[in-house]
Amino acid sequence: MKFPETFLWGGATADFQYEGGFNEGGRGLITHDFVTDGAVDRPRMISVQLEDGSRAMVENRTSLPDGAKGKLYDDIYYPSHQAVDFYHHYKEDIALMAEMGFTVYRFSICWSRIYPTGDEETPNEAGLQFYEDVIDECLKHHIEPLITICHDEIPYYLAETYDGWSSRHVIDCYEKLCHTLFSRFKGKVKYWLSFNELNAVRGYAMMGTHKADDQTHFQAMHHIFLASARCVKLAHEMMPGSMVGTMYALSAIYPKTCKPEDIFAAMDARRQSLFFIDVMARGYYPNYSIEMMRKRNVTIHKEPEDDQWLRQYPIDYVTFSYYRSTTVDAQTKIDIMGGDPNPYLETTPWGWPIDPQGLRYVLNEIYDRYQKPLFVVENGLGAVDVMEPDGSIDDTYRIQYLADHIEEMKKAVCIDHVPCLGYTMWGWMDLVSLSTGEMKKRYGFVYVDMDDKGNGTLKRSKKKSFDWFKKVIATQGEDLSFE
Ligand code: BGP
Repeated sequence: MKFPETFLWGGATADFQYEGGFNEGGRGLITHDFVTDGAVDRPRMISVQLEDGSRAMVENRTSLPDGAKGKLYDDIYYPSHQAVDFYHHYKEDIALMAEMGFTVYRFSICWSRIYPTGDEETPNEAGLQFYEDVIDECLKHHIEPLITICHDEIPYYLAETYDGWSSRHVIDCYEKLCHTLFSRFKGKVKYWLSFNELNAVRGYAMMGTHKADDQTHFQAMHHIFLASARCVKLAHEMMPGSMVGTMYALSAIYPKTCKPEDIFAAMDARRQSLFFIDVMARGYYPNYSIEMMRKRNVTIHKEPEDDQWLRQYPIDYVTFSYYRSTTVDAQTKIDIMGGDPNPYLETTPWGWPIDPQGLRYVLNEIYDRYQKPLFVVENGLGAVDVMEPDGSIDDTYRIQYLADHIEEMKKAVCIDHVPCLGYTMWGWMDLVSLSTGEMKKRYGFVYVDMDDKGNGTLKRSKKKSFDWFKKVIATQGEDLSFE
């Protein structure tokens, strides 16, 4: 079994985890610049200044105290500022992608590199030029760029001035960003993603809202849905043939037992996640969302034309991250870290259940539901890698994880005939973890010499998985073998 010749292979990154250069090239601050490092048992925090001028640390994804605003302090380490410095290494990094045979590279635009406050009339040329250089470098190597327009962040100014996505004004700012990107990159970029993991984002760092309660969250999300619709319209008008999707976090969800209550609980938990795709792919709020909002005491304020926008401009394709599955019963409180453990599955060192077959399950589930092309834009294993004295890094466990998942994706494509456009492995080069802010949770085919506090030479070194993935691409996924 072999993937179709058109199937794209590559890797994925996000600007605030990979790019760095946070105060270079005219870049403005983004909300993620205020997020500290953390660990699996120590949450990442946002550093803020309270109304009385004092300093406080607030847990990421929760509400900020009234009057608090993001503030940087010299004695705190913020992983996004340097990340692993793609900003100064992009040529070297893209050459490594090319060496592996990548045919696609998924990366995100840092909004405040293009519009430093988000509210200017004219874009920052240095920011546009940086991404144009990245795109041109990709194209030179026959690598298709796949661009996430907004990956879990917003310019600081928009967060502080308008409370981020709480405000409809931010829809206009986002549309302006899209217009600028499409004018500059049309003819060079076909695949776009309007947003990242919309079913997993929440709060100040990710949405620019000072509060993280349900009312604020879902109202802001409504504005994001509208912004995505505007993005689709604009892309189709300005770049005929282009495709706009959105990205969602899609762990498989299984009922813990065959007890009817557990089956229903699993369906219900799934809908909490699929709600976001339902609105954006089908073009309307689903029937069950009425009860979902009522239970949360949420009222979404809409303008008369909003529903028409959603109906008219749904996304063209559905993309998702797949790392794990989770199980639920009627009592489970499912959150960003998942639900209950599954006794049939091993877990990663960070406690995520490893479930390759779940990827085949999700590919089928999502295609059945939406009948739109799919793209697996994140999948990978976060692990501690050890460099031997001779400089080699044996990450056979990562090869195993990827081989098992690609095998299941192959079954979905070749046996189940699910149209899947491609696969971008997450963190193809080591970068900062989103959930913990650590560096030691490594995903890459390429090792980066940097520790959890940003110390190191940033030197890039190939791991064992590098050559393995090169072979996978060269054989269009036919040969997944390894020793
Ligand atoms: C997704 C995000 C990525 C990424 C990945 C791995 O949620 O879209 O930005 O980081 O998960 O997660 P982590 O870095 O927490 O291991």
